[in-house]
Amino acid sequence: VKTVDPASVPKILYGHKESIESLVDFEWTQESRVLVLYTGGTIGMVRNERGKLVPIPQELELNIRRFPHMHDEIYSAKRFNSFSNPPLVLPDCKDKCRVVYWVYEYDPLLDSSNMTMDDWIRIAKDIRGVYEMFDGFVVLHGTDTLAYTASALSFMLENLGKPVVITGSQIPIFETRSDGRDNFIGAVIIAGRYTIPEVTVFFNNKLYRGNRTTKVSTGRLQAFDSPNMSPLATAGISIQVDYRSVFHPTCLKKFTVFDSLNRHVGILRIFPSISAETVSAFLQPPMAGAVIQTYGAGNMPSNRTDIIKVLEEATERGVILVNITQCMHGSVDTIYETGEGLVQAGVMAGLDMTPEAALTKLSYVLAKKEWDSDAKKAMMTTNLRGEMTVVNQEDEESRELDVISSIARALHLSSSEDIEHVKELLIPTLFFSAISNADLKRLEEIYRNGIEINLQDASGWTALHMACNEGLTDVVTWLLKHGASVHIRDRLGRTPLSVAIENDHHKVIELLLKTGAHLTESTQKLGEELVTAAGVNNKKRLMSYYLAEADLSNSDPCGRTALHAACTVGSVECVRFLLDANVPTDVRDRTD
Ligand code: ASN
Repeated sequence: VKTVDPASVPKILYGHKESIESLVDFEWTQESRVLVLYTGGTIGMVRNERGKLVPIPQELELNIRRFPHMHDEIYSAKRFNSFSNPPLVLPDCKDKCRVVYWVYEYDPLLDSSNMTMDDWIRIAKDIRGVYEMFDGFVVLHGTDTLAYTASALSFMLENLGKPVVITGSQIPIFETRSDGRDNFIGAVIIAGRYTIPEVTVFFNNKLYRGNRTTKVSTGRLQAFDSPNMSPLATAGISIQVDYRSVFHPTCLKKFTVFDSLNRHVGILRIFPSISAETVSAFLQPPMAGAVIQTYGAGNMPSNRTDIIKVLEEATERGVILVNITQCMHGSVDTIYETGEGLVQAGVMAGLDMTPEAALTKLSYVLAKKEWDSDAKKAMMTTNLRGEMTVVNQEDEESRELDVISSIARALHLSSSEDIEHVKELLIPTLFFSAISNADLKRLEEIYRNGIEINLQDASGWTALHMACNEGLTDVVTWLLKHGASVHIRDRLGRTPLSVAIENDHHKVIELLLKTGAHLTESTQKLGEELVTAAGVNNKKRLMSYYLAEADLSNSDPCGRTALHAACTVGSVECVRFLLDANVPTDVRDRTD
């Protein structure tokens, strides 16, 4: 396992260094791990002497530890008896895998109204520092600016492969009627157990795409809504996820954090009789980009040539202007004459983006040094993270699969519900069979009809596990480009990468690594596996681990490394390979 660079790790855990080491050294097959980044907000507030709500440090976690719904003390004490500070564990919730979580409390805790872009950057960097050590992340946040943070993080966390769920509450967790407990538990379950690798917001039993949310109520428990997109999941008796709507990257790239933002951005809401001077003053340097909130479907008074002129002057100076609607629901369109002036002035159509998404996207896009002005403008009208609805003709035409049509005809099925039912039963079988037959054409057809790409069979295997097991390079590439997660573990804790290593499919290992896969075994387990491989002269396996970026100097419980084992059996090939990989030659085993 790659060693964790202490400088990049926020002081997340109680025993700090010790806890970080225990995370890397521990064999995590039974549990998933979630880091809760607690930034502040009402969820952890109490009333001060003047009766005003303020965040209170170090109380939230103590409170959680006392709640049997939120922490299983007995399980934690037993399973983590070697830890000086046992983590929190969610009680058993039907499926066998427990969710273990740690709360990393920010100092100072903030009312989210006090948060700035620096706080978004801090959260993003903290996630980057420990990304490989956890299966998912929860951000506890005040509700006031939560939609801004969610939108900003969705852009900054590039090629995200793990869930980042943001939540908070309207009533403090310390109060009897708090909504914080359900929001918190739901967010931790989703971050730990569901393959939704997006920045999302979980609030009042609904999971929304982060960059589609907006705060809609000061007092209701339903504080958020996602006016232009249905929730990604709804928590009722069970959690129903609409996997087809989950956004995924379409390229093979690793997770990275883009941690600079352009602060010279703003939002200007047009109103009847707004003066050209106001607009002009707003757009003066150093303003680099602005969101213009217009009426209805993106309309501006057509007789206000003075304002159009000011806007045009700004775009000519290089300011990027984006048009979004003042309406809660709907999109900017080009159906009215009153929208034409803006287009002529070079204002980009922001379609159905929320103000929060449009502003943070501008700030992100403008900070990209590698994009020139045209590229930046193009990005503003491109759907980067599912923040806008760009109608794609191909998506619209989902053709019925021929086999489904034949079955429907043979069984005389006429109602669309019956056909849907047959589809639900058959499509997974067709999907897995197309995988093992490496039938890419079929896969494409099935995909168009809607398939849960990360579907797991009884052993917890996904299509990606299967393709990695068989070494089907083309299928692996196809799956990775269509949203297959490299992080899902089967019932034995094996990821697609572990399966590819077990079968020494080197090309597949390279593809997985390129897409952000990483080893999840403890350092000791890896040591054992390396020693075993070298001990039987298995250079191919050592190569697999090398490609998977394993530290080839890891040792087994006796302190023996692969080099010890290769020397013992006289494997010249393995010794040469290990020396070429620069493993240290002076490691001593426990017998010295
Ligand atoms: N003012 C609080 C905040 O945003 C509101 C809340 O969390 N409900 O931090």
